[in-house]
Amino acid sequence: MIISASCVLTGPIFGFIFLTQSNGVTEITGKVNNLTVGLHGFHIHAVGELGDGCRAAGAHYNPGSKTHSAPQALDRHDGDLGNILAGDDGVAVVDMVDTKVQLSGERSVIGRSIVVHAKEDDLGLGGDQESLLTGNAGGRIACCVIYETADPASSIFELPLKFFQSMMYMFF
Ligand SMILES: [Cu+2]
Ligand SMILES: [Zn+2]
Repeated sequence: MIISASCVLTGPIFGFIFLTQSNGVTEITGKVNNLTVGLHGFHIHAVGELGDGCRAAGAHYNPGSKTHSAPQALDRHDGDLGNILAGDDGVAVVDMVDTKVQLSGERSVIGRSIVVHAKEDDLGLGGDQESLLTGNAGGRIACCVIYETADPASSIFELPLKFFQSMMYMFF
């Protein structure tokens, strides 16, 4: 079964994130625009609320009660996707494969949020308490709610959806 979801960032920092899960593996792709050059913390947060400058999104999604770490770590918050890297053009291309981020079941991230941070996520290696909670990634500069979208494998919308996605890549 393939499950698809998307998250649309609007505001000064804008972009599209697509999530597709197949056989328990989730591919996370997209683009984030208008960032300062360099690394920016990129996480799934627990709450699908964007108010109060993204603070309503709550903490990193952490159903396993782990400490903050790197995407590759065995023990981490489910929401720990590390950093995205913005180039000189301010654009970060997102292209990740993750086995902890689930789009179905009791650990599903559907209805939760993605938050982009002002600073680099230190991946839990910062040597202080905050590093083990948030990676010292600083302020929240953009956020979006993760919504399930039509299943591209079984839907007559497959082609229009793919077309729509590629148009989005072209223009954003
Ligand atoms: Cu975060
Ligand atoms: Zn975390």
